[in-house]
Amino acid sequence: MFDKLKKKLKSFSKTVEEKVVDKGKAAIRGETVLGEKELRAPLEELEVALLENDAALSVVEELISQVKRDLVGKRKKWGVDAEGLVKNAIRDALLNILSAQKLDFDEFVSNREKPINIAFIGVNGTGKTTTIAKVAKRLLSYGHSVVIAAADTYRAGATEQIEQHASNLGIKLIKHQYGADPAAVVYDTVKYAKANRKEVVLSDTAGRMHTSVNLMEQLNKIRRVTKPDMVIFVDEAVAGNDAVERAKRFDELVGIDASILTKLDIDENGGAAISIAHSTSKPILFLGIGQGYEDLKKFDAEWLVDKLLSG
Ligand SMILES: Nc1nc2c(ncn2[C@@H]2O[C@H](COP(=O)(O)OP(=O)(O)O)[C@@H](O)[C@H]2O)c(=O)[nH]1
Ligand SMILES: [Mg+2]
Repeated sequence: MFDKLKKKLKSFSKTVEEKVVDKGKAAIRGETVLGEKELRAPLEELEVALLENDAALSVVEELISQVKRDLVGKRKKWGVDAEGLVKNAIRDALLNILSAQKLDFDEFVSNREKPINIAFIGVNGTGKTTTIAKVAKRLLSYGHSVVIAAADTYRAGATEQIEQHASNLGIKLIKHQYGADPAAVVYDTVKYAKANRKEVVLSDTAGRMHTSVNLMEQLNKIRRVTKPDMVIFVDEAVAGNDAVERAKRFDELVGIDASILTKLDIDENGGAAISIAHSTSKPILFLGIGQGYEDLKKFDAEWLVDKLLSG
């Protein structure tokens, strides 16, 4: 979506420039004022382009109305580049959308009563297990102690996968046998954390489609029985607008407190981050930018917006 946005931005700016020049011909002083009339057509075009590129409707509407508020009535000196003006308006609008929800994960972990129980949920293959390893590594580097719950008892080989990460990182892992009740695994892990003064419990859960009632019910059981301090929804940037729908569904059915978006190294379509943040009204904590343990970047709205708008 955002490559197209960049192109659209250029032509939008050009149209605004032309409108302003037309109007400017009649102006006596060396500046003119942008009016709603001049902006109507180019803004509509921009809106259509965003929607055609799968940006969530609510995000587009907010973006457009804010850009309009910003630009209408703005004095524009002749010769000041309209592209810069428009770019700034869009930049501010995006930052506004993203900074409405903010949560500092490190502070949350430092301040919260221990042990902290954190569950990771989402569909299959989005990077939950890998992300848990990355978050665990980060927590260790900040001096926290961690224990992992192998609560994906559904997929064959899932326990071995997370066990390998735990062993690489030197972290204790609690597991039950294949097919066991995931809520029981998390429950036991929290118990272990209390008894052994571990600060943070990270629970790996089975991937599931948001349409699978039974599996969603399992997540609800984890919530009811173990009362997580934080439920983190993990999805991949490549999923685009699908990720937005899934985030909403997981939020409705289970409840999410925050999101992590992975695979930004593969598809730099960070637009999904903006849409997810806006449509769930929940903060984005981290971005996954590779398969290594270090490839976890604290979410930074300015960094993302600059990336989206550069080029
Ligand atoms: N390039 C890239 N690959 C990732 C990232 N996060 C996870 N993966 C890969 O995505 C695949 C699925 O990850 P996994 O953690 O097993 O997903 P899960 O099913 O949600 O637990 C694995 O091959 C991971 O190495 C990321 O940020 N960037
Ligand atoms: Mg997994």
